[in-house]
Amino acid sequence: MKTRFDPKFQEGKGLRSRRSFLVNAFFKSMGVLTALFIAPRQSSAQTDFFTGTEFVGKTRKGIHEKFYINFFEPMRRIKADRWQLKVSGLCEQPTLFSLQELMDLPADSQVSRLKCVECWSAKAQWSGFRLPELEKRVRPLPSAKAVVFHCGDTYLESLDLVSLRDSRSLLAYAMNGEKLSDEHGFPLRLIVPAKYGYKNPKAILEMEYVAESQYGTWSKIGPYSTDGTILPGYDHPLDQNKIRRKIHGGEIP
Ligand SMILES: Nc1nc2c(c(=O)[nH]1)N[C@H]1C(S)=C(S)[C@@H](COP(=O)(O)O)O[C@H]1N2
Ligand SMILES: [Mo]
Repeated sequence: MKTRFDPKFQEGKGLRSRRSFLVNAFFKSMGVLTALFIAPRQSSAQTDFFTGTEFVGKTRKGIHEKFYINFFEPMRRIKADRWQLKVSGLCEQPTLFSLQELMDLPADSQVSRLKCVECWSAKAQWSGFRLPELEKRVRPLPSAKAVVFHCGDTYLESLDLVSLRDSRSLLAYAMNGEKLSDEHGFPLRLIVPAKYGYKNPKAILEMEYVAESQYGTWSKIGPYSTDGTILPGYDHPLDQNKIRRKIHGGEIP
């Protein structure tokens, strides 16, 4: 588990070992080696997670007729080898996780429907891990009540810890048995089936533990609740020819 990210340390292995050798020899007995190697933490904005190519922000065409894509603005593709999930804020052990480290956590899967507040819905099998597994590592403080999700397209959404620890909430890195596509939120997205799609942030860069929920991008743009629980009303499932059906509140089958 790495607790810092510095691209130099990945690219310049030779430099690193030479420096460690010299520093090691000189400072070991003084016990200051660790202090020297604690690089200043980089913010997500400074770290180059992205490749040059953009992909479409929002589409309902082609293969996406069966599962629409929603990104409030176009974003660049995330590089898997550079990406790390930053877990920050009110926790005892703020940590950077590689995708592999997340995939090594005890895994779980579920079939659930994602319901957009714009009326369509679609179903998939999602695989990933439950938040409590991550929390064994980062150990949130008692003052933490919510998590703010910072995403690759600058989308921001927050959810309270009770909803996030629900047995149906999943941090997903795979969809229908394949790694998440860029469009569906590679490398990591949140699935909370009882809440509208806008409470299911994609392309997560950072999870920040905070004392209070904050307004998300979508509930600022539209007249949508910050809680985002699915309300009784109507649905047009893409997998059922969009035939209108009545739904009760919460997770829908
Ligand atoms: N990063 C990010 N996540 C996001 C959004 C977004 O614009 N950016 N849109 C949300 C909304 S409104 C919906 S309905 C779902 C759609 O998920 P999908 O694109 O995989 O169908 O993503 C949610 N997560
Ligand atoms: Mo949505």
